[in-house]
Amino acid sequence: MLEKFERYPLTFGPTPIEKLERLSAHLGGNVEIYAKREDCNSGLAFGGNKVRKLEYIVPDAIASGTDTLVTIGGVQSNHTRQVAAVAAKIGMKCRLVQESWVPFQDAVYDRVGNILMSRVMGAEIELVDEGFDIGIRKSWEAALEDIKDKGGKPYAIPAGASVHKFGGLGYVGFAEELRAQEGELGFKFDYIVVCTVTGSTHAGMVVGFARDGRTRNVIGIDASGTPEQTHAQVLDIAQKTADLVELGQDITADDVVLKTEYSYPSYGVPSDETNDAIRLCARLEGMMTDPVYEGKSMQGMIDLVKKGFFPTKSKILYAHLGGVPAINGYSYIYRNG
Ligand code: 5PA
Repeated sequence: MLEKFERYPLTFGPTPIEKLERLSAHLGGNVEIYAKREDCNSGLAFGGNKVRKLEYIVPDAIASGTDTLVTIGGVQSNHTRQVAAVAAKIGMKCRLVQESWVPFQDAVYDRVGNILMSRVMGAEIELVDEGFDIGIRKSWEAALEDIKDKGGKPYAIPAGASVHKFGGLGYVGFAEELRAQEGELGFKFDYIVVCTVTGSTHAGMVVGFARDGRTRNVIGIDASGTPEQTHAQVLDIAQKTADLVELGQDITADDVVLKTEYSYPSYGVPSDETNDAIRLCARLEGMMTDPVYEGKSMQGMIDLVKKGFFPTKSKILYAHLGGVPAINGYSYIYRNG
């Protein structure tokens, strides 16, 4: 589906799939849980889902003659860190707008983890005191204008690289990659669990898995806390991406399955149940997840297994999208483990 699109390689290649034996057994052994390790996809500053998306955006950025990649996220955004790494790798400047999306205080929240790495990689960072919103932001538009006014050539990458014409392609590629891996494994996954916020990861999967009728087997776990906006954004990106790749199939609202009951108390703040899930997975599998995104999708998957949502013998693939560096901004919560 992606042959006609240029891809700039930034990842190691197909990401590994591993069985989470001890977690599966702990949850009763009725389903088999695997993880596809997108968190290990690249040597660019710990990688993650944005690097896969950016592979299809970078050729457009280079062709545009830009000198500065400009993007936006929260203070502990993984996305901005990955854009900073990619900018360094391709020899461009990077301007990051980081808003106060998360109502959470830790003494070093704006000094460690993602933002620390972005600073070390040379990105210019502007902290803006605005709350969470996955839409197009004034502060980001102002940064683009500011660069133009100073004679620079900015390239606009929206939050999460999502509302960008090529933002959905990376995770169409994920589906194609998985189909090839399933051929080698000799079985197909019944469900794919994915954490959803700005939407293009989930949207790309919906389009990619439409090929073999699995759109509704992609189970999105909302971590935005604004699920109506997120659902609408996933649908919109999926429909536009379907047109772009000439899928030849309609994507409708029901194709976007989004579980909304795990994002509490708010975007970026883990609940006790999220923290329990992070610890459980860490202690059974040595697999780290973070308090903003993957801890919530881990919590959601565990809860859905316990509730019997997945039929017995289901093979479930947890897409681990990265994000662990942010845990450093939550040091007080985990001071005793
Ligand atoms: C993010 C996003 P989407 O935004 O494509 O829905 O992906 C959700 C997601 N897991 C899941 C991790 C580790 C993520 O980083 N992160 C954003 C960021 O600024 O880091 C875009 C919100």
